[in-house]
Amino acid sequence: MIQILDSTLREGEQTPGVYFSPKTKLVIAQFLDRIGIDIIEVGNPAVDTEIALAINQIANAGLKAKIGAHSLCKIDSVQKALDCDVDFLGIFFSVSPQRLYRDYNICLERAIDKIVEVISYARTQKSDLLIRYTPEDTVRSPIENVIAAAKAAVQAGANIISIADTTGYTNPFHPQRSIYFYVKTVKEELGKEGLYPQIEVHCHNDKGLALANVLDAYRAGADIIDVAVMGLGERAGIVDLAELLINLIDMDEEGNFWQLNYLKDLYDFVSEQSHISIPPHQAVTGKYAFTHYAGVHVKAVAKDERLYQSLNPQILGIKSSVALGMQSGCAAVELAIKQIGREDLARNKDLITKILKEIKEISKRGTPIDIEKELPEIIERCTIKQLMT
Ligand code: HCA
Ligand code: CU
Repeated sequence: MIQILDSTLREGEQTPGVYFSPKTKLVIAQFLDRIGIDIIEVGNPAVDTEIALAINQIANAGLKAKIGAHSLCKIDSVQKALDCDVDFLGIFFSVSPQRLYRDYNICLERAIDKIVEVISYARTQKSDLLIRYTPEDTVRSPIENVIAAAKAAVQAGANIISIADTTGYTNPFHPQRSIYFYVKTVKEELGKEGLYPQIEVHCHNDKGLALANVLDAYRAGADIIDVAVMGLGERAGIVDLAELLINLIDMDEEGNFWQLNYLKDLYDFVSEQSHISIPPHQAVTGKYAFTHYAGVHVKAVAKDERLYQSLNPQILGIKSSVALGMQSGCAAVELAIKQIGREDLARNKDLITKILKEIKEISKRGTPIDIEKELPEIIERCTIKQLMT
């Protein structure tokens, strides 16, 4: 069964301007745990002592999820992570020629020695630690380099190899660049040596393809998928947690144990704490993700919601709704009237026509009409007009 690693607290905090206090981090981790997330990556303790403190607190908060830290491929950084009492440790070191020769100034063999040295150290310190090795920028690295580094990492004690699309480069339809190719080839080549690490994927959204790419990796047999609440992360961020879970359920992944009814509160909390608003038309978690507007749509969903909905909002613990404005028809007015408890007016055709006319006029101001607040006033004005004619 697929596992989910949430990196809102690590990758998500790499969104410019975002800061989560240790207390906020704990609340987010508790939400993620309730939803049924398998691994929570909390941060890199070498960045700041406050981050180390937050990791330690969450690691000792009695959550079901495995709690992880991120670390550079250096003994002292790994030690800092181990000091936080984590179950999971992610070590990253690229083996792409561009990084090796233009940044680190070392050859592949020397890089592999370093990876082996650091992973072996972590393994000797804690025998039941889950160790992930990420050849950062994996999909812009020659597959031979990735295989060589991954083999050595697993032999040194890594349990998980993560295929990272660090720059949002990959595309499911590109023959040599797809994450499908990387996941399949790494699995096969390591399997030939009797090595069976779990394969994780981490996809950035630079070209809007992060979700498509992780689903491509899922098809190739990936075991763990990285996400963040609201898709937060460096630049365009990574895969959105809610969007991934909905798609996995759609594909019959045995995910009925995910408690999706906590998503709304989690997203509201993260949006508030990050000072980043959720676009209203955002899939799954946007305010209008289940709001029907155009006359034809509302008329149809009044009979059966599924006519214009492929997703059942009930699994998220929410209800669909209607919006009123220029695009509305009489059916929307009738529904909205019932919604505010004025069923008594729903059969008054003449009044409904007047209300609709007024709604269309108001909609020209270009901001949404608040049904609860504005509709009673509109009804009152139209009732008076009706009495006067
Ligand atoms: C980073 C880059 C990273 C690492 C992922 C990993 C990426 O911010 O350090 O260690 O698995 O996208 O490659 O997030
Ligand atoms: Cu990343």
